[in-house]
Amino acid sequence: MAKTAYIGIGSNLGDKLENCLEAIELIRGIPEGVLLARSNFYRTEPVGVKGQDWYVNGVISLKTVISAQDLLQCLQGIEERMGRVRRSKWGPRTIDLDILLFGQDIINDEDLEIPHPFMHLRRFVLVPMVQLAPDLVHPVLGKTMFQLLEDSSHKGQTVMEMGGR
Ligand code: A4P
Ligand code: MG
Repeated sequence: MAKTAYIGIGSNLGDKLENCLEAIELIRGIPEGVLLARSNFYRTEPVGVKGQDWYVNGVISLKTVISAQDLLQCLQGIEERMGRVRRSKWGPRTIDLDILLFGQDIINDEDLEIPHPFMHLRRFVLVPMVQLAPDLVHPVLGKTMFQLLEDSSHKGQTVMEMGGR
């Protein structure tokens, strides 16, 4: 059965917007996947690690019949193809692709946690998620994306919409 996956896209090295756009083109090429929607892009304050460059972040939705594990493999292939070198955890990266949601599935595998464990705490995820699906309910927390964004409003974490493409 086809499911709708939400994928978080982030970059804070090189031409960040161009990296995000290139990743989306490569995701479009995933067999048995159909790109449904793309949020705007946002310039976002780094969360978790201080002193690194600001990110460009966005979210896309993808309808697909492949499994979440297979989707993770595809996304990791794209990260590698785009030359991502894994340095420090939460450190600078050319491209970072995270599966945020996969239908209403709850997955707790060693290498794959869905919903993404930090998505509800990150305004760089919630702002674009609300743009795509404000009424979508988080399968564990039982709150909509809109409610989760409201709950995070005290967090700082500046998220600025970018113009253009
Ligand atoms: N993994 C588990 N669950 C998932 C999932 N739902 N989607 C595993 C994707 N991967 C998942 O990821 C490490 C491992 O997570 C993978 O091998 C996969 O099996 P990684 O991308 O190699 O490492 P990472 O990105 O350094 O760590 P992590 O925990 O994924 O960090 P995040 O959560 O990606 O956070 N601030 C702003 N403003 N914008 C950002 O985009 N990103 C991060 C990184 C920190 N601060 C940020 C941003
Ligand atoms: Mg990641």
